[in-house]
Amino acid sequence: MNNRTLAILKPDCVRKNLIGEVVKIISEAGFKIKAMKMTRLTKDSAGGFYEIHKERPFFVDLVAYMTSGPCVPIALEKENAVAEFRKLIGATDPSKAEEGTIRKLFAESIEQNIVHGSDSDENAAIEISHFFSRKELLENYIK
Ligand code: FUP
Repeated sequence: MNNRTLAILKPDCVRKNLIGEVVKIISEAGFKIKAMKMTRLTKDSAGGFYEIHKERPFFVDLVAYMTSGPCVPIALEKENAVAEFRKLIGATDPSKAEEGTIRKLFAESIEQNIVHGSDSDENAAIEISHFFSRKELLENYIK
């Protein structure tokens, strides 16, 4: 699984009509899309996904934002996927993100920062299974 990562095109990405543009950047950077869907997170699902931040002051706002509209989770594959994808999206705070990164290009704030990327191989596996069944992932391998 260490060549995989989970991206989420967050609700601000969908609202701003940027799905196509962001997917194009991801594809051109050499990531293969293994599974993709549009879904709306429930409070429980968003809270579970960001469980690690549950004691942080921004948690309630983060869950409200992540449930504010549909998002697009995408299972991606590339060598060294986690690190490569985090390089492509840039720092969590877009004002600190490098030029040319997805967050620098499109994000407005640290909360509404367009895209999520897993932060470790272990979390990538957990996060991919949060959104995609084994069946959904396997079906995409059938040639
Ligand atoms: P990242 O791994 O870059 O997505 O960042 P984190 O896991 O640190 O944070 C997850 C999400 O929490 C961010 F995408 C946005 C939100 N967040 C805030 O709203 N405020 C903060 O100060 C830090 C994170």
